[in-house]
Formats: sequence, C-alpha cells, structure tokens
Amino acid sequence: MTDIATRTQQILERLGAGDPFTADGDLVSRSPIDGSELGRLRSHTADEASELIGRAQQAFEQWRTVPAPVRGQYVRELGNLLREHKDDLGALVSIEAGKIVSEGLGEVQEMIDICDLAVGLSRQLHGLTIATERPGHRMMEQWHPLGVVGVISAFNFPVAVWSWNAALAFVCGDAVVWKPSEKTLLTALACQALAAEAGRRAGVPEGLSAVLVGDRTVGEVLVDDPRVPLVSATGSTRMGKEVAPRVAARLGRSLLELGGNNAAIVAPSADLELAVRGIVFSAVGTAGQRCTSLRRVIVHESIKDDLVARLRAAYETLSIGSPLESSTLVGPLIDESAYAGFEKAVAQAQADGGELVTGGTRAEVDGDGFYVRPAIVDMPKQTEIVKAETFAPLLYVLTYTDLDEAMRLHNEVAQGLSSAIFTLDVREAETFMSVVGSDCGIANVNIGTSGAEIGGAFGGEKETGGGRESGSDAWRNYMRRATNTVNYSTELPLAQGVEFG
Ligand code: UN1
Repeated sequence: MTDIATRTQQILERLGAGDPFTADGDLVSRSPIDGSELGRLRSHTADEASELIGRAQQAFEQWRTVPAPVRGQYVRELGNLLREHKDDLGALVSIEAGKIVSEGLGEVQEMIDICDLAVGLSRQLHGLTIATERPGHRMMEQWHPLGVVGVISAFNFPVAVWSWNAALAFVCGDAVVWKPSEKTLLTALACQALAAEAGRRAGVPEGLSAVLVGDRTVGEVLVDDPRVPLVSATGSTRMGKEVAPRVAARLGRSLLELGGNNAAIVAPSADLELAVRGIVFSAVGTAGQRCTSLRRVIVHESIKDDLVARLRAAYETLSIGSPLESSTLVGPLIDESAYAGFEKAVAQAQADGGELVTGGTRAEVDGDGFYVRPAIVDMPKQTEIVKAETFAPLLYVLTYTDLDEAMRLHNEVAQGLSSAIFTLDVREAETFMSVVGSDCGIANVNIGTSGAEIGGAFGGEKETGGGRESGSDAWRNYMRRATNTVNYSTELPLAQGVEFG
C-alpha cells in the first residue's frame, strides 16, 4: 500500500467513514497526485438507489414538520463537526481532487461558512405580506419544505458544492440524495459520515441524507424519479443539457451550475501589479479546474506587452508538484483525459495562429500524476477553441482598442458564469457592471473571477444554466411557495370587481 493510501485510510477512520473499500468493487478510487489506486468501491444498483430515495422521502415527511430553527440545530452540528475535522477533510480533498493544502482547507472553510449562513437563515425563512384589494382580507405567502433534493456534483469541488445545497436544503426542511462524481467518492462518503454523526447528535430521521455511489446509471435514477422535485446539478454544459430535459420531461425543477469561460478585461488605468496577482490566482489556482477559473484576458493594446511580460514572469516562478507539499501552487490535473484536453487545446490555439507565451507542456513529477506547466497563449482573435471551456490552466490573451470591443469579445462566448474588470476608472467599472456590460452571473471589479464567498448568490447565465446557489435568496430554490388569502370579514367580495349571484 502506498503512503497516500495508508494516510487515506487513517483519515477515513477518523472521519467516521470506516473502511468503505471492497476488493472486488467495480469502481477504482485513485489519487491524481501519483495515479495510485486507493481502493475499490461497489456501485449501488438502480434498485438500491431507488430505495435510498424512498427512505429520504420518508425522512422528509417527518423532517418537514420540525420547526425550521430546530432544523438549524442539525446544520449547526454539521458545521461544528466540519470545524473539528477541517484538517482531515481538507487533506482528503487534496488526496482525491489534487488541490493544494490551502485550497483543500479553503473548500472545507466554504462548507463551514455555508453552515453558519444556513443556521442563521433557519430563523429567517420569510415570505411577504401583500396588500389586497379586498376589504377585510389579508394576503401573504409562506415557504414550505419542498421534498427530496437531488444533488449531482463534480470532482473539482467535491465537498463544498454538496454543502451549498445540503446546508440550505436541510434548514428548508428537505432531504438530500447526493450523486457525487465517481472521481471523488471518498470525500463524499466522509461528508456523509459527518452528516450522519450530526444527525445522531441532533436527532434527525434516518435516511435524511444519502449518497449514491456509481456512474451515470444511478445518476439517471435520481434525475428521473418523480419523488425528487428538485435536481441541483453542477458540472459540464454537456451534462446539464442531458439532465435538464429529463427533469423537465417530468416537470421537475432543475438548478444548473454548468461551464464557465470567464474573462477579465484589463483597462489602461489598471493597477497592473494587482491585476497580475488576481489573474494568476484565478487562472492557475486549482490547476485551472474551477468553473470560475479565468480562461481569457482581454487587455488594452497600450498595456498588452507590459502585462504579458509580467504574467510570463509570474508563471515562470510557479511551483508545480505534489499538492501535499506546502510550497506547491500548482497540483495535478484530475486524470489523463484532462491532460489530453489541455494538450489538444494548446495545439489548436497555436494552429489558429496563437503564440505560446509560456508553459503548455507536461511537467514531470514523481509517480503517474498528470502535471502541466500552466499555459498562456496570445491569440490574434477569439477562435472556436477560445470560446470552449478547457478545464485546465490555459489562459488566452486577446487585445482590444475600445471598451465596446472589449465588451463584445467578453460576451461573445456561450457561457456566462464569472467575469472581472481591472480598472481605476469609475466609468469603465460601472459600465462593466451595468446592463450593457458583463452578461455573467458574477461581475467583479479589481479582483479575479474565482474565489467567490458564500454570502452572494453563485451561478451564471446562458450555457452556465441560470441557477443560483449559496447566499442571497438562493434558499428559495429549496422550498415551495404558497400564497394564502384570508378573509376575516363577513362579506365575500370578489377580486377584479366580479359580481356573482
Ligand atoms: C466551482 O468551480 O464549481 O468561486 C465552484 C469559486 C468557488 C466555487 C467554485 N467559491 O471559485
């Protein structure tokens, strides 16, 4: 057994997930750090998946009657357990998703933050009281628990995305059935163990939180089950285009968080030192494998050479290697197919006339991990490859002359998740955030595109899918609204002035 495998088993033990492996399991769990096998797991059958959904449905029927502030106690317990086990769960994220230590820990912190937000919300699930035209009447709305929420998540945020959905769904009175990526099952099972422990402490019904282990076969069971009124799916646009019509076919709701192709405009007045730091973190952090990763820089022609030279210098100092080393900034890609996608995109960009400024090759690191030197390609125009999301540290540079042109290039892609402008000019900044500016769900000024905090609504437009998770009023996704009109008079006036009888 490798050192990593031994460490993984110890962590799973401490997180209460025991030994989830079975020697003849059909799913191989691997660490992208060195490609080594951590163990094998067995997939659920379709019948088992359906049974777990049924158990969640039963748990929901009980849970929905618990007052929301009392439900908050469950999420408080979960947040406390996450605080207690932050180092272990963060390390497991590093082992299974290849994130550097600080980003693995950051992801767990994001879980803790959403738990805090959800606990507060459990006392603030409010509806409106609305003026009625009828005398002696009152009109109001109530928000009721929705049911079983299906969560589909990707490898790149293997724990935080579940928690954004689950923490809100639990306080909203729902049950959660989670289908994690097959690439990151161990972190999912660890979260499930913590959720089960929190559930024991808070006395929640059995089966309120469940994990489906398997590939798309079990995912399809979740997507097609009419007992699941909401499917929240995070992943590629391709996946979303398969999930959404299936959920719609049974008139279920979906909440989609799909691909991004995020850009930053760098204007002539920008603080270049700050811009470079923001760009490098967003483009290279998590080895370019965030849906919010920066993929395009649109820079004013007057400062382009200066910016590109500074970016190249910064890229050439990046330490690439095992994400478990504290000095590493760039860990591995998740697997070989991610590497193949990177290699192909770099080649295509050059074939389109792009000039490779730096990186773009495989970096040799011990073991069989897929490590790359983050790439910058200076593009003569926005070709098809630039418009596609390549899930790797590949940054395209495009040049503009006036802000209208920058905005046109910015919005010319199919995705609409995150965006940024680096400028000290208030007119440019406000225009960028205005209706004629960025068409994304997130539009930042003087910070990069990634690393959003949980207080804001997270999500994007166009092929990103339109969903909003996490903060602001995203909790409403997980509830159903009832409009109540109450007559406390002795008359029965009809709305719209209708006379009847
Ligand atoms: C994702 O990449 O799927 O804003 C989510 C960020 C993180 C979440 C990213 N808070 O980069």
